[in-house]
Amino acid sequence: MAYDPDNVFAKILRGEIPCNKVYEDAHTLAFHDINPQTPTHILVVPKGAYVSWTDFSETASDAEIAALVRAVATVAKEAGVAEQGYRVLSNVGVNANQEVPHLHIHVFAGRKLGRMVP
Ligand code: DGP
Repeated sequence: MAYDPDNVFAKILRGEIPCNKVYEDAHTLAFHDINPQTPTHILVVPKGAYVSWTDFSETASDAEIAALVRAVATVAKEAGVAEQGYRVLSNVGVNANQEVPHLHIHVFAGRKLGRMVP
C-alpha cells in the first residue's frame, strides 16, 4: 500500500495535531492512544513513512528498527508496567482492521488482560 502522508499519525509526527507524548527519540515517537482499551494504552510509532512490517523491514535502517524495539521496552518501563506485564500488538492491513495506515505498536497494560483470541 502506498503511504498516505495525510494519515493521522503523520500529522501527529509533523506536529499538526497534538498528542499526549510519553517518549521520543530520533527515530520513534510514543503517545497515549486517544481511545484507550486498557488503563495504560500507548502507541509506539516509527517516525519514517511506513505502513506495514513489510515496508519497515525492507526499507528502514537497522538503527530505526533497533530504536522501535528499544522504545517498546523503554515505554513499558517508564509507564511502570514492565514488572506486572503488558501486551504488544500490531495490526497490519485489512484482515487485522488496521485503522491508521502508519505502522504502529500498541502497548496494553494496567490490568489483567484476557487471553489472546485471534
Ligand atoms: P489500529 O486499529 O491498530 O490502526 O489502531 C489505531 C489506533 O490509533 C486506535 O487505537 C485509535 C488510535 N488513534 C486514532 N486517531 C488517533 C489520534 O488522533 N490520536 C491518538 N493519540 N490516537 C489515535
